[in-house]
Amino acid sequence: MDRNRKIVHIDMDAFFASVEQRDNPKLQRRPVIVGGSPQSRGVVAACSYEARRYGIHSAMPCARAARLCPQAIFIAPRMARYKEVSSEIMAIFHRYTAFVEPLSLDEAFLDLTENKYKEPSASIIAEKIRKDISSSTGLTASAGVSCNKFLAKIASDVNKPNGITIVPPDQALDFVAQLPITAFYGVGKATAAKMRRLGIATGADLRRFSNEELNFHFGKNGTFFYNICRGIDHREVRTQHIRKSIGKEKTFATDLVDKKAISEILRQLAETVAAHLYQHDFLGYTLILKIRYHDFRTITRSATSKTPIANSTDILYTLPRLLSNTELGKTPIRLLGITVANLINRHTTPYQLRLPFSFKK
Ligand code: DCP
Ligand code: CA
Ligand code: CA
Repeated sequence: MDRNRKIVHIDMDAFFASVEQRDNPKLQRRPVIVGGSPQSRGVVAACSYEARRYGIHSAMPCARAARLCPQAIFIAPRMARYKEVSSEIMAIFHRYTAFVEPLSLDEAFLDLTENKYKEPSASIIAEKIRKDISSSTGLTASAGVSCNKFLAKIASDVNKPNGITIVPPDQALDFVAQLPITAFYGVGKATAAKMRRLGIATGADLRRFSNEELNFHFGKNGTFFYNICRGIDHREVRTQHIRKSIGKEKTFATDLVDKKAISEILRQLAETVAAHLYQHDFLGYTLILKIRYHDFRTITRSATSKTPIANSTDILYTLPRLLSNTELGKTPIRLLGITVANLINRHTTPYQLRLPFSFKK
């Protein structure tokens, strides 16, 4: 398990319904349903926690919701409004890290391993973010803090609404063991039924099966389940900006420890990245080196310079500085990656920009 990453998942509570309750005080503390009307054949998009007490949930037909709670207040969705609030919360996330992956209007993964406050505790930042959201939008969010996406996402649901759940790496196995398999991604109705037939109800049950057995029963998803029930999930937080960076990485058939071999690979990666930069007419201010060690610990080191990187020589010039702060030559490496970020267009950049004395930021 990769214990070093600090991944947070943040999800707004009863999102559409909470926005409606905030905008209209008459709706506060009332069962509110955002979606179609009971007369229409629409379904519930969101419902306030007051409405959930009657057994109402998302995707339920509105007519059924109206029967369960006749006094419920039905409201048509105002998407434009929810998008506004969504941009507000996304902007708050970006105050803390550039590594934000929105999953929908009301939730995102954040990678806080390296963050703008150099704060080692992801839980402290998650709490700051929840405070920021509450003071600037008047709404509550819940957070999950752990060392990968899977754990963080499940954790954010545990103390909902308005709560935070921290799953430290050494508690991850116990945490996953007690989870019902329906909480795992990719377990739809058919898979759940199949798991039940095999006597699998929880993460702990899943862990009794070998990778081969799980592959036999569940095809491609087998290995995913095998890893997930051991708290292993290497998926990265992917920022969704169009071309914020250009990068290339390489996984080795056998782990590398020899410095010469490593620098040869880095030279090749630098050439490839530089060629892509050139093809797309980019220069970039930031160089990011990624290393995954044999034990799957993954680190990134980055440097931002005043003169943008234009070619492989620029990359190779900066790399030693990034490498100095790693376990190079001591710990076997299974993956290396080089990325150039903070891109600007080669042609629209005034040449003077490349002279340090005229560079202002
Ligand atoms: N949504 C929708 N249709 C669905 C599910 C959700 O239109 N079937 C919309 C309305 C929700 C928003 O997306 O407010 C966010 O969905 P969530 O699943 O995060 O649910 P909520 O935020 O409403 O509630 P929770 O507090 O459980 O996160
Ligand atoms: Ca939500
Ligand atoms: Ca959500």
